[in-house]
Amino acid sequence: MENYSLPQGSLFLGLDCSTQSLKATILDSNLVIVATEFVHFDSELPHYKTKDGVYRDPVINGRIVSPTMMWVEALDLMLEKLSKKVDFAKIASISGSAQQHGSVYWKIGSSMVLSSLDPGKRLKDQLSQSFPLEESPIWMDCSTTEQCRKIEEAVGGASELYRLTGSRAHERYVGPQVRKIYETRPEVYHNTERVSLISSFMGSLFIGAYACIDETDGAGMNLMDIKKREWSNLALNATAPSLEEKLGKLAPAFAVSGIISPYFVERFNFNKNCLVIQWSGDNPNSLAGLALNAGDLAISLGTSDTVFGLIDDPEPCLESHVFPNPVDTNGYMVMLVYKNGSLTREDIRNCYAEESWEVFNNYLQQTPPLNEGKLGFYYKEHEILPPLPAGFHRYALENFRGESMDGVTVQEVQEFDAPFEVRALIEGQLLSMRAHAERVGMVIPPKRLIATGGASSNECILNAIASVFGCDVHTVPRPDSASLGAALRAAHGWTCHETSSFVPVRFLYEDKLEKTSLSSKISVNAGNPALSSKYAMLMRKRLEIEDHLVKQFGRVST
Ligand code: ADP
Ligand code: XUL
Repeated sequence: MENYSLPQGSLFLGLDCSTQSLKATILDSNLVIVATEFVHFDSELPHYKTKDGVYRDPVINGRIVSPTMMWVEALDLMLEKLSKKVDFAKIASISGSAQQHGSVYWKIGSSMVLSSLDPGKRLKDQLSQSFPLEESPIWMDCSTTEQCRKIEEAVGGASELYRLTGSRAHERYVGPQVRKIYETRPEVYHNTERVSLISSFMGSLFIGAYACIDETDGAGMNLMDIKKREWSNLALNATAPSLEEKLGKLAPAFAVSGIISPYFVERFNFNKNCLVIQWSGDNPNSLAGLALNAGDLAISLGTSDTVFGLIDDPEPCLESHVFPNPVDTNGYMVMLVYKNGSLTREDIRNCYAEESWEVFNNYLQQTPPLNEGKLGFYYKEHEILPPLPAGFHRYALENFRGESMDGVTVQEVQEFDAPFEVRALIEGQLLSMRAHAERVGMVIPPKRLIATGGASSNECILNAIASVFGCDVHTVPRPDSASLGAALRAAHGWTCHETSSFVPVRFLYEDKLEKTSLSSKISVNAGNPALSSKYAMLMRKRLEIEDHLVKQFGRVST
């Protein structure tokens, strides 16, 4: 293995523009965290009046958006806060992460504004007129079912679109979102000179020009040929006219996006040679930050829950999403996505556990594993996996002792006692993850299972993961692995640039992983194998009920 050391004294900044907050992690040249920072959208930017960082349209069913300017102002605030902790002149490179699939529409003429920002003013005072659509559709939106259907039809069906782009049509993906804008707001479409992902949008602010979309996050659009890593004419034509010119070029996630714009040099004293590395999606950045290897599995418990791993040659499967590996020139990441993650856990906590994680955890500890056969499906929002509309469904398995399913009957029920509601929620979420991970070919138990995201700080939830998956659960020092991964990718892109070649990311840490902030540790030991087999039995029963629910309530679409 070659040893690549980063220059002593240099720093690497990673940002993560997620659903509820903007987070930052700064790594030093030994890949150790030296600073972190946080801007919470609802509470620190209350004038946008978001709830959980988003607006849920009360009129248009499934329309969920966020104000584009909120992200701009969050960056102003983040840099003001960080400048008190860190000398920006030492930052050699910056990269970033953003919630995937959200899109930003730049008005004709905005590139001029972007390239001539006045360092005497905040970004928010200069960009407010740049967006013909002031509210960006985000990953939670599910208002484009009709467009999904038309796009799939135009390319020859859902399986064909999956084969071509790595996913079937999904409401939250940018292709269907753009098609909807073209159909319903043609004036906005024609007044748009660039469509950015949130990741490339944030990168654009830093370079003072339109940044390319990176190939990994670009795969979350239903527009890119996943094998060739270039825009697919078939998919573009199925979406909207003259779209390619509005999307600009694609670039690998480790490429240099540009040099930092003079605005940041003059206003915040960044080094004028500071590189900006392509921004990418939050899940790909987490994959980087967790130093995932083949055979490992990550469970991210953020606003969304995701399960992901690395794969050489993905099998076509309509349930999963495939993206190019963000830190390699070959291979893919495969992922499952749940919309009902933390916000649904909060909802159940608020309804049944006195709005307290402590009470929630007490309930988890009081109730037995397998929950006496009490199963729940909790969809506060329309779910992605399985594709089901909002609603709660509860079942009691009568005569279930965990030994066999002989003689067990399934009874639909209205409600459980509060402690059982809490366990039914957590076990249900984890059983679904295990079942679908197995269905798409991920190996369970994995070599290493790493939990991340806000809820991974909850040890009772980690215990439940260990029991359901039958393996140890690892965590990294901080649950915000997306901004950590972005900081690592900043260092990675910097190294590739410096050596004028592609350097495998592991060369940055392989000989010293334990000493870096990327090293994960076992937080909870494996549950007992007999219990994990009982969960396997429960999982199969739950999957049967789930398939039945999907047949009964139909696919609103994924
Ligand atoms: P995102 O990056 O998608 O904005 P985060 O990964 O920051 O989300 O996770 C935020 C979520 O973490 C919150 O919505 C909250 O429900 C959850 N969370 C924080 N602490 C706990 C806890 N102790 N137990 C369970 N969930 C928690
Ligand atoms: C991934 C997805 C979410 C968002 C928000 O496909 O929709 O995980 O990236 O975190």
